[in-house]
Amino acid sequence: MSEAVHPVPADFESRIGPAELDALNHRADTDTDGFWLEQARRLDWAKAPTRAGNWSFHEADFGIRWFEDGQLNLSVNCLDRHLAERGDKVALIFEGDEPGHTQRWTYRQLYEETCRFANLYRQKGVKRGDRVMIYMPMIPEAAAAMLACARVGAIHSVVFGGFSPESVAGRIEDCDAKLIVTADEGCRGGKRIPLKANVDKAIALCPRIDAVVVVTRTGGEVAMVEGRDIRWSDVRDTLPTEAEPEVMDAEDPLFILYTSGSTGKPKGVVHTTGGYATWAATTFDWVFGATDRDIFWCTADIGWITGHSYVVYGPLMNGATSVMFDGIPTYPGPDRFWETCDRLGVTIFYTAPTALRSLMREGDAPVTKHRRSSIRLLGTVGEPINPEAWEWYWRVVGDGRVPIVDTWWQTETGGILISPVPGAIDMKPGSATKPLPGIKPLLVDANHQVLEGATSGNLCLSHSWPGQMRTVWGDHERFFQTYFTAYPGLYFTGDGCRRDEDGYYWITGRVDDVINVSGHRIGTAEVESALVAHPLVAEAAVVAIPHDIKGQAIYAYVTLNAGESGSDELRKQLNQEVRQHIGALAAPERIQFAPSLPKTRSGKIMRRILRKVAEGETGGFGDVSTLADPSVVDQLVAGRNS
Ligand code: 6R9
Repeated sequence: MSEAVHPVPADFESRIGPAELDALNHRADTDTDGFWLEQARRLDWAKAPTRAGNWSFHEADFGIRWFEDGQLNLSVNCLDRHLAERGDKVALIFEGDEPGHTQRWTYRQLYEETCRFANLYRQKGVKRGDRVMIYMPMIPEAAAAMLACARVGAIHSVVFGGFSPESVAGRIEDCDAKLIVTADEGCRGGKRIPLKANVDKAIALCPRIDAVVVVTRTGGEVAMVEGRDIRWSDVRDTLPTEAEPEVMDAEDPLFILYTSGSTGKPKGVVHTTGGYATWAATTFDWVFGATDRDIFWCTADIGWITGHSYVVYGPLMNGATSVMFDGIPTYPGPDRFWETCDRLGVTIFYTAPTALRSLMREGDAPVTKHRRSSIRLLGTVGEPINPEAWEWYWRVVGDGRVPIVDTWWQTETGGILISPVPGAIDMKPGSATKPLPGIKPLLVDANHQVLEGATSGNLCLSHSWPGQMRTVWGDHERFFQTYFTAYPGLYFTGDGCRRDEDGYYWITGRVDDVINVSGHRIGTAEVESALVAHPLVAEAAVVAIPHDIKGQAIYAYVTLNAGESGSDELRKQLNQEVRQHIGALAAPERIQFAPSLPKTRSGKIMRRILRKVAEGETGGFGDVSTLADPSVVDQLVAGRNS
């Protein structure tokens, strides 16, 4: 790994320099509660909290609560509080799939649209604590639909538009949603996505939805079910533009977001109101430091946590202008990002390493033909960034003049935990640098030993922070089991990590059975059960292989029922099976038919061997003596190459 050090460019303007960062860290360590309560005061509270954290990671008294005697409404914090001074300021810039298909929504417009949605929810009987599902493109109405949930105290669950009807149905069922907000169709890279038709299919599988609100995005023809489906354009103008905000307790759930784990079905990660809001607002300010002159563009979809925290909540709580992009990096051409940055005057740009790697292969010209002079800060998120991509981002996109923030965090963490505070810390390409104030990472080995100094280990956190997830929806026991039993008393992230002699953290990737494909988390167990759903499949095991652009890709081993044989046609069907059960994002890169899988005598699949074979290794498999049938390995190697 490159160990180059890039000092912060001298002319970078920031409110937090090295001395201010030291002071924040000192405060967090010496007056922890005072420090956190001070961060909470960034928000407008109906009743200000007097308590900071009240948590334990230990089984006997396990629980996580923050600011628990406080009361607030998050939509008020994103909208109402800005109306007096920033009512006419642009809150959201919608940039559609076609360049220049742009809309600017002021804080007042977003406020009114949010109130309209809130009134519709109330008309439809949505009450405090009810679940609303949002399955939408990246349009401002999606943000309004989320904020309206916060306004009436409903819990939103946003599902990424790339998930299949079956996945949508599974999530509806798990969280028992009452109402869905969707759009007629999505439109990405010139291709239509049948969102409403997918919702219809999902409801057919799981008929418990009372109402479907359909926002017009493309104007495409969609079927409407009488008495259930409501066209937003039919009701919008009849709805009042004021709606009383519900006063929520800090620990009332704000949203559920499903994420893949190493076992079983996706988990509904639950975030609550006061702590999540504090953390999204605080980290947005520390890491991006947007001022009124900034135009902030985070390219993530609102279907992921990054879209929640840094397209919608973080920027809006801070009164910033946030870009909502409903396209892809390569449409209509590989210069889309930079052309759009110039046209919209983007000052802070935040994207995923996979996008950078896909653009890097197109060479520098698509970047350098645009000026990019408005950009003053660049960021990445979602997966480790290889130093080569970092250097390209720095040298070509940033012209070597703007800092890069490599931000490490997770759906579970609500907001950024390890990242440079730009202006305050030197950068090393490929390292997320150091924890933010108040964040306490530890590296631990397999024997539960906490490791000191320069070392590698599994990344844990010893202290809670306000944005930490509170539970798995409907399964608190699974929450505890998943995150707090591997290393008792610690939160285990699932990531491996190296810490260097300067105390910088280098995340090396997942150490559990989660695959990070283009920054999206895919659970091996989910893909395996989708493959096994095919009638000819006896067994399946999937592993990650390195991929130049996606970071990791999925390699699947499939064992067929006795007497069956593999074919390209069957590969196509299996691919289809995964798309149907999960979505295209989980489709395997390669499927190898294997007569059997390498198992221990107790029946455990040895994934270590599967990974090596998938990567093309033909030997050096280590100790295979525990395998029930060691000859399986040779068959796998032969099958890899056939
Ligand atoms: C925000 C988000 C979380 C997993 C996480 C880790 C990987 C995210 C990273 C990174 C290295 C970074 N990850 N950011 N790895 N450097 N800057 O991505 O949430 O979808 O839940 O994924 O992504 O492996 O554990 P989520």
